[in-house]
Amino acid sequence: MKSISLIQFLIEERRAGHVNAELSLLIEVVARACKRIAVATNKGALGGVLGDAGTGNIQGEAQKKLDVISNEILLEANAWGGQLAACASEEMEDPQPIPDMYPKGHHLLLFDPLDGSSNIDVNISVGTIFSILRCPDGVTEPKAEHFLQPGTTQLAAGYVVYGPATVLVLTFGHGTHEFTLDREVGSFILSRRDIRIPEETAEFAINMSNQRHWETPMQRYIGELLAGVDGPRGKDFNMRWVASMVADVHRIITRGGVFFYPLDAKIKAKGGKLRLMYEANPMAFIIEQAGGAATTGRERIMGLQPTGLHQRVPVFLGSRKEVEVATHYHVEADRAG
Ligand code: AFP
Repeated sequence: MKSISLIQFLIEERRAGHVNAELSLLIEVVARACKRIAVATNKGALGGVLGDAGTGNIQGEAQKKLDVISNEILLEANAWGGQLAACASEEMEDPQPIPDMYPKGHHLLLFDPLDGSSNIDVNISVGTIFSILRCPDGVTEPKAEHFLQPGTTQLAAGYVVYGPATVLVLTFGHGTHEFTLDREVGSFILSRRDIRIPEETAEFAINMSNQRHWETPMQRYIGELLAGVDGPRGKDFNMRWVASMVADVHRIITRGGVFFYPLDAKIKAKGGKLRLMYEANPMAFIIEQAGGAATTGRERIMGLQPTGLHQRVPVFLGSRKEVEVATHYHVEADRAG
């Protein structure tokens, strides 16, 4: 079978009118930066990159050295290309403007440079998540408010999982596609076109240690899954939890399943655990484009009007029918008061 590189794929998609030249170049630049992050993560202890950076990010979370390195790689790669008006990252409180010496483009890039970074030191998969928006017309110096666009307006979204293989999963609204990094050649090669997530599943991912803090409908839903063949669902469910969202989502993209980070009493004041703009929205776009569903447990994630760059939301995503059941339980409980 003739292999198709990411660059070739993007040229074909440009010819089909699915993506414009500036956006396709931006995707290539992000993919190139992720190859450098893959090299850094692959070196592990030998690269001196493991461990804490000794700093905290804007959310008060301890930063790993690789969080800081990955953030710098993405910022540096994207500063000079001329496709961006500004960048925003999990690791920075405010958006980063494009330096005056470089031309500015029409896009806004948001990213979580290294999701699941608490897993780095134990050699478990981590990943980069990104979302691309259009910079509003007439805005030359984008501020945080210009990034606050609903997920439905995303032009493209993707993630790269740094696992046994480095894999890029990408959408720009015409299906979800997977590319695997050929390390010898240094190119991402198309490995799955138009991925479809099975509508039904018997596998779920959730941090069960939070069970006693969940809301009642979540307790009910997971309780029914755990009851298995003897319970109301009438079948046994299996559980998987990597604690790297990218790896958990990649499993769902590959063989179906559902992922939950619901509201719980500990994180209620913050609105949830995962970040809307650079975790939930891009993953929701990727999942929906593969035929799955993504909600907060109450409403569609991509329909939310963002209120802050680092806003957090509950996340339910994956196989459509299972997301619908869990969401229905929450909506029904809210109605019953
Ligand atoms: P880190 O990047 O700090 O490791 O957080 C990862 C993450 O945002 C997401 O990838 C996981 O699903 C989730 O947090 C796990 O969080 P808990 O271990 O607190 O449940």
